[in-house]
Amino acid sequence: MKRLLISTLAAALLGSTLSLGYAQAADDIRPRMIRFGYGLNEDSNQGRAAKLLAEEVAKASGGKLKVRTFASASLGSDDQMQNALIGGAQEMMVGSTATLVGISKEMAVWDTPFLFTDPRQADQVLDGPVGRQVMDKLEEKGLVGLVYWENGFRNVTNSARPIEKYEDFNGIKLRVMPNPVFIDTFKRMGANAVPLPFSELFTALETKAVDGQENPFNTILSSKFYEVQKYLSVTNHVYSPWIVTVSKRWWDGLSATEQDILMKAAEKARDAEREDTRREASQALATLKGRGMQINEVSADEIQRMRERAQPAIQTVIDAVGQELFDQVQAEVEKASQ
Ligand code: KDG
Repeated sequence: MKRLLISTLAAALLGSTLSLGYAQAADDIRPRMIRFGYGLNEDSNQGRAAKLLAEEVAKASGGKLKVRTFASASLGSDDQMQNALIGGAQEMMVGSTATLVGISKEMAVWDTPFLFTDPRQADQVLDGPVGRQVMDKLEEKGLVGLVYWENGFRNVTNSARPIEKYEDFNGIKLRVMPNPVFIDTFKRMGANAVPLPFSELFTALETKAVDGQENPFNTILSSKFYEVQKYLSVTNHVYSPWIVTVSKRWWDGLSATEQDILMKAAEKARDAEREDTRREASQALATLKGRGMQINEVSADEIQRMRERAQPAIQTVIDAVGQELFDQVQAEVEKASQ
């Protein structure tokens, strides 16, 4: 009993010390309004994590740092927000690494088809040295990467037919992210790959401007794609990270205390978002079936045929990021598989 009392008191003292730490640095924290933009709606996994980040920042700064979140691409599409951060017109965002390749080509390494086979493997590589190395390349472009969050393994929906083998992509107008590897990959599958920003996707599906798209289960659910898509084919063809980025010119003007508060909040939101996303994804298939989608799991043999078909797209990745970085990532993936 005595030991429990001592450990409880120690934890309370540590906790108060931490808050005291920020409290002591209170002069180091200026009142600021921080605009944080993202593309999904506020009741998505992305929106819940953004809200948590804002709450953590307010708590740690005694309310002086106010993160105002803007959902549903209300501050613009990923690339528009990325440019707003670089110009200093916006402070923070979370978006896809795949939409960053026009600014930092090294981000294309995460577009490699079938790179990861398991979320925890992705965590280990993205949060490890090579993930940080790729993220640090953003600084020379005017962005600071804080953490990776989980968008998830991507699967295909469309309104025409189940995709059971890559030949079934033939003639499908498939929306892809504006990214050369995604365009190349799905062209090789036989689809008519149509690059569009995420903010235009639902309308494009609804008006049949495109027949299909590919995204994680969570996004298919939260963006209500089941309302305009009949078929969901489970391919897990690539793992998509999100990345929380900050305007470098704004970040460089923050005190060390303010930077530490933002980084710690981003990390806490990362860990919670990954858990939330995986929990929601595990239940999503049943939910989507209940919403009327016809779901098929592509067989292992046909997945292998897709991998072989997509193989040349890997050269597009290597051309973008260089053989050395590509090999480094492959080595880290191998290590994370053991
Ligand atoms: O902010 C939302 C987008 O960055 C993200 O969901 C990208 O997966 C994506 C898509 O399909 O555009």
